[in-house]
Amino acid sequence: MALERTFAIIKPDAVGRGLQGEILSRIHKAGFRIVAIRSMRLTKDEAGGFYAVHKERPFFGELTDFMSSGKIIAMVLEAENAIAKWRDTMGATDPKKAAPGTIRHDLGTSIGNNVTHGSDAPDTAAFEISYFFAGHELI
Ligand code: FUP
Repeated sequence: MALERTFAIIKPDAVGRGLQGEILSRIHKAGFRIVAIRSMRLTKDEAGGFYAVHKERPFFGELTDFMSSGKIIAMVLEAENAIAKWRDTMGATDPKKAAPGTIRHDLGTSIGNNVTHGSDAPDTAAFEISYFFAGHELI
């Protein structure tokens, strides 16, 4: 299978708890190449644009408040089958339902505070990568 790219975020709960190193170590051990990486703080509107697919969901306000509450680390990860591989490495959305050994199980504290994000399909990966990074940053 050809190399694939996915988009990942270390969320404000994880950055606030100083878990960046632990999560980057897991990314390294899982065999991803970090193509691009940036630390930044989103505005609520920027978080809303990123999560626009969830605009009508009841948790949208809480989600965009949370995602703009502190610094995040945005990344493009590359590997064979990177989209599924990163979702497997993170585990299920709700840490209580995630398998032991996954990032969300081991480090997440609730469905909202679930420490990482990962694209769920090739089209969302393309949108999410382009939302954060310009072409010249993705060589
Ligand atoms: P995921 O793809 O695993 O990040 O999950 P979703 O796209 O379904 O949800 C995006 C984010 O919304 C989750 F990471 C956490 C938040 N969320 C809630 O806060 N409550 C919910 O019931 C579902 C999702």
